Amino acid sequence: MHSPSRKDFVSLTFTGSGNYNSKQWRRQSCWRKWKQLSRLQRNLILFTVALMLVCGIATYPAVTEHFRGKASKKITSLPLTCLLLQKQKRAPHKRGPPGLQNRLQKKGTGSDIQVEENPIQDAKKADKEEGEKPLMVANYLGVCVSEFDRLEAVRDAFRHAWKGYKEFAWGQDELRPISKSYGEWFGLGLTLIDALDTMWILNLREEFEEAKTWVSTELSFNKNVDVNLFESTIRILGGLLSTYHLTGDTLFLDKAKDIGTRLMPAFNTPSKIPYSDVNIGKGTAHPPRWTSDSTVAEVTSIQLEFRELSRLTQDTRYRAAVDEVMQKVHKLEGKQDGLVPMFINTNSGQFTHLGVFTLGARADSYYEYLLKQWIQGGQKETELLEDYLQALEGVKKNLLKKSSPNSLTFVGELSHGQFSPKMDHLVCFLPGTLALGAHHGLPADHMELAKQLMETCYQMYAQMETGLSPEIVHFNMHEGSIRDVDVKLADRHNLLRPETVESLFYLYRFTKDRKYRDWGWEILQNFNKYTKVSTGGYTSINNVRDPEYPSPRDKMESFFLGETLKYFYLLFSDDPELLSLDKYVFNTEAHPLPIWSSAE
Ligand code: DMJ
Repeated sequence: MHSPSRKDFVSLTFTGSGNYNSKQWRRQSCWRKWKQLSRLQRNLILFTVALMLVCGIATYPAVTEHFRGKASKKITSLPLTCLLLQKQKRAPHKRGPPGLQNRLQKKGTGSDIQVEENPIQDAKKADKEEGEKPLMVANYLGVCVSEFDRLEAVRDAFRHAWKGYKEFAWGQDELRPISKSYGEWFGLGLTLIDALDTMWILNLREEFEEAKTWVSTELSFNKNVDVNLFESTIRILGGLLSTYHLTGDTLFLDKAKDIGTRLMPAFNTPSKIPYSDVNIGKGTAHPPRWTSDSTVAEVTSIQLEFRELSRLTQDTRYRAAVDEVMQKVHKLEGKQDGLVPMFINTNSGQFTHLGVFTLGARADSYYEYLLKQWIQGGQKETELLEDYLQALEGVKKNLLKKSSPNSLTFVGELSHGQFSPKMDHLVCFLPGTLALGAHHGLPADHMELAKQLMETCYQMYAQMETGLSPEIVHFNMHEGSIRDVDVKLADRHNLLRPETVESLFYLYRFTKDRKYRDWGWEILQNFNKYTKVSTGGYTSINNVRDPEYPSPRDKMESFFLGETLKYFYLLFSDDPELLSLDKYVFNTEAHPLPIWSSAE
């Protein structure tokens, strides 16, 4: 804004005789003075008054929220976030937080899925109509949203998800929100346990208390049921341990010890590489029916939880079992530049299906847990760090490429020397993990790579018609491509996965670059627009490319409450002490566990 030039300066001097206290005199005098002003002076005054009015209206919600927000300890500051109008020429179609926007019942789908009018998508459509390039920027809106509003939006989303779970699936594993029923996997109240610490962190105490009552009165692990070792470790054992740490309530530690002990038979194999499945009632374990292999990511991503259980109970057996797995994998043949194959045999203890390398499904959290165990243990276990650093060099050498036309950095796959530009959404944990490593003193170029990959993961959402990422994308690499990302028909689903939001949280914490929050806000709005079910809950969808009919899958995964919503909340929170990354390390299901002090 320019400062007013001398000639535009307006001086108002009131003179005259008579009773200057009389209203009549004042009115006449002001009017006379007003008439005496030049047109320019009058316009200038009117403009200034209008400007002050607009500023007042724009800042009013932030100011009132600020005073309201003082009641909440967690919200320490309240900047007003205004997404910049990068395309100034286009007026936003709608303004205001999602709660104020019209909600439309989707026509013709016969489902209860809610479709909210979405200014982001409207703006994107307008872009396409104008014949512009595929989208590469996030900020399309003139929407001003305070951090308080964003945190409240996450709490609203959680409450809505919980409402569906409570009404139609209470105490069961997963909500089926469209059919208003539930699905069972292990029969252990998976969603409820996965969501415990999220409720605590979001300060939803009423919901937490009713869930706690269920844990204390209904939850029993003495059941003749087969459970997957990895899934029950990261979701149930991890969830119980972190809830114990946050609340100090020994109910959760007792339950954690119970399930941890019941999972131990999985390690009774010839190689000490655990089986994938355990019957927690009978105390027996077995591999899947069709093979004696286990998945590498599964056997190497249970360590944070069992190590912590040993520390808390002073029973060394848990830690000994999982440390032995890591020591064996550390020495194994069959890696390529630190990259691991996807399968390992429980009899021989050797990798199988050699020559195939990915950072996606079946290998992903191996890399994540190398770094996180090193952090958990106070950065003393150098073998873990060496394996992590070597693997990253392997990623750079073998899997990292650029897309066309926008040169997005992505992580592809390798099969017997053949590169494939395929990237799972699961790989989007990597920007966050890289940033976490850099924060703990690893090379600064890890942070640079984290930022590049973060942009790519965001584009996996932004370039889709619903603004939601598919499960798998293929990047274009040949010159002259029109778009960076292609999606095969079978890969168009979205399971409400957390990885991109998780990474946005880490990137924001470490860089304080507000664009990461704005990207997250965009994604949350699109979850609300395309996956929210009016009668309660959120649903996975089949087709992120069809905003008219995304085709609900009728399933709300437990990680939507355990991870996705928790990371949204942490992303929008301004409190660096809310689960400080110098004190906690998150397991691969977003359950925070303490970093051990150097004495341990
Ligand atoms: C979660 O169970 C965990 O994050 C796991 O590491 C990967 N898959 C899901 C979420 O996508």
